Amino acid sequence: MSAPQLLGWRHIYSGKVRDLYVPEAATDEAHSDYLLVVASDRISAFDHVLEPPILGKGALLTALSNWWFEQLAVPNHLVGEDPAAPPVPAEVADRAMLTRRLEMYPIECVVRGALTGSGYAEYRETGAVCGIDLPSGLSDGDLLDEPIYTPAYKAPLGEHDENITFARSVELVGEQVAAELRDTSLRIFSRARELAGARGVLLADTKFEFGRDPRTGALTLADEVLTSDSSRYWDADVYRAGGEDRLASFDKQIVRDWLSANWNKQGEPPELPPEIVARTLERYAELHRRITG
Ligand code: Q0Z
Repeated sequence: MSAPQLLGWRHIYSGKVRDLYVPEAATDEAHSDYLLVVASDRISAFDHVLEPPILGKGALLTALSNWWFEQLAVPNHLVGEDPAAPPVPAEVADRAMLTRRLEMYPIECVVRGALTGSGYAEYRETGAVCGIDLPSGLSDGDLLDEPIYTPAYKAPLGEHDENITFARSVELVGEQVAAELRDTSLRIFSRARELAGARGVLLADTKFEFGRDPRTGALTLADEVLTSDSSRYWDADVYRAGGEDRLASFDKQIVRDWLSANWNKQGEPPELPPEIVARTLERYAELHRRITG
């Protein structure tokens, strides 16, 4: 599809909005020390990839992720100075992450500071999220007194991730790693929420992915971190005003609203008009500007 050919790299996988490459010299993913994660300018909504791309989105999200990696005092998968690493092609340099391949854990480490989305749906049905009992009477979008760790099992390609209890995560990765994933995730989230909050952005929830660095044995933060594709950001002023739009996604709401008004969600979505594309890019830029100051 739209994953570009990159000199020295072989394309192995594309998600909705990102493309994954291994060095051409590697026989397969499992034998490569490095992976190149490229954030495209594609945008998705309602489970569809839309046209046209939002030129500049990939660079803004990559910059945001890189900025967060720098703030967080946690080992991460980014490759710094390393003469052995293959070069990053210039045409994707501003939206590519050169990473070390980790042994990934099959758990999405979700932390919620607010109750919404799949967490709210589960709460409505059971009064709990991932085995954590919550007070009765909570509404969609309510802030939680303390952030909660609500892991999900990474489903095979094409299937939706499945919320699991902490006890189930222990069965999957062992007691010690499960506790390490939980404690590290909660610590990073609290730090990030404080930082974002000071800049007028409410971090509602986020998802981390971790692996083990085979060279160091250290638990290592992977993937993208605290981007709006892996997190829910709300405008703190809008949230506090309490209107219908208080839970509006900081960046994608313009697209969602336009699609809702111009598409019955059957078949292929219509092409986004230039005005919607421009306003959406401006929201991505504003999120980046506000958070990184
Ligand atoms: C991340 C993904 C996609 C980009 C594999 N450092 C790492 N070590 C091992 N595995 C990964 C990473 Cl980043 C890894 N993904 C998710 C999918 C584009 C990232 F299409 N997959």
